[in-house]
Amino acid sequence: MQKKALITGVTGQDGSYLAEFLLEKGYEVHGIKRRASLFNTSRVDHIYQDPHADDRNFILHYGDLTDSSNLIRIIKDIQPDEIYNLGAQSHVAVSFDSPEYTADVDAMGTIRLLEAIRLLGLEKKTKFYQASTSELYGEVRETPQTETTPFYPRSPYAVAKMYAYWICVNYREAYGIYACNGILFNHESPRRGETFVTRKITRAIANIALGLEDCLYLGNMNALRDWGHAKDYVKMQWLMLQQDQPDDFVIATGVQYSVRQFVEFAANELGIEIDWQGSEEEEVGIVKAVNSDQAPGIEVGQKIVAVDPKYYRPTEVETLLGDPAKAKEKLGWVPETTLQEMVEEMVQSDYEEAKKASILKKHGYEVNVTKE
Ligand code: NDP
Ligand code: GDR
Repeated sequence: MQKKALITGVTGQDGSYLAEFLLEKGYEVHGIKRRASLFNTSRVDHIYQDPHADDRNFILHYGDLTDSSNLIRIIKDIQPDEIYNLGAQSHVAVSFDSPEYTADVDAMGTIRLLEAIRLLGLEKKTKFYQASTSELYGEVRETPQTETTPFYPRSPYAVAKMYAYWICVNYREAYGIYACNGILFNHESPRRGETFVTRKITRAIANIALGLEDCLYLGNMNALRDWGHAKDYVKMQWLMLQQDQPDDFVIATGVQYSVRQFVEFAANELGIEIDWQGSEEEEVGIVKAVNSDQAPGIEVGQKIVAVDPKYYRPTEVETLLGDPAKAKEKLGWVPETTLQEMVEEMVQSDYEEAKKASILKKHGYEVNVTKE
């Protein structure tokens, strides 16, 4: 029997990789997309199938995690074997601006799905994956962080995700639902949203290299993160649902870098070397050396990075480093992509986009590259 999966957040970074992965595994994949005034399916357009075709394996449904009746109807119609709850207001900084909405989607959205499983009597049929996060550790109590490290969330996002984490555990214990938390550390890719720090950096460096932007403005460059590749991480989401017993797992690389180092790696990819000057809010990155074939838009001595305190968060998560030993042992987890390989892939992808924008600009078209 062909398995059916339902993915919330299918139009996001992870949702798109997971949909590809499950289609390759032979699943019928259903995804929930939000209604938007513009098309918001660019990450899954390459796997889109004509809704008029009979033998579709990839089917999108309009829906929203804030709408119980809609979720119940979709789950009732599909009767999925697996639900992957990846949908979320996933931006930590934005959660300080929209805390109530973040709680509604990230915390209440999770209980709405679990309740739908109960109401429809699918407790024994439908397995549930919850996209939990290293943000739960917040102000870390232990390094590296494992499945037993105490949580100390530091943002409305993390607090909402903490509710989701525990309701998942509770419904597993109370109703026997096969529900798993993947405590995933930061994972990135060329499909990463443009306002998360890694993509903001790779995109800006590519644009600056070609003279489309002057300077990259960042917040806390001392923040330390354990960055992996999204494509590697979605396999683990699936594997968690293929075990005999439901359980919670940390997925991380076990290696940590600072935001500042990430900037250096991305810049080096295009032959740019940076000299850091000043400290804290005054810190700037000045070009020390440059390969002008790759980065014709840059000159030695140019300021290409600066701190803008507006990107500081009211409460920051300074350091995250995961210990994936349990996933290694029980799921056979081995991160396949190194940080260097991932940076290269992201920079090259953004560089290709910047080249296209640069041609447009040369021919007199408006190019809008600045994003928060
Ligand atoms: P993205 O922000 O790229 O994707 C989020 C998805 O959720 C998008 O498809 C978005 O739709 C959808 N969404 C947002 N609000 C709603 C809503 N109200 N109803 C239905 N869908 C909604 O996130 P990622 O792919 O990076 O992350 C996937 C999940 O994993 C998230 O839950 C995130 O919090 C969590 N996570 C991510 C980590 C990471 O490093 N990437 C690490 C740990 C956890 P739209 O496209 O319309 O905006
Ligand atoms: P994070 O990712 O908050 O860890 O959440 P993000 O890339 O937004 O920030 C990482 C660190 O970089 C610092 N930073 C900046 N961040 C952004 N976005 N923009 C900036 O200009 C900037 N300058 C410095 C941040 O302060 C932070 O310390 C991500 C999301 O995917 C969550 O959904 C997920 O749960 C966690 O990763 C694990």
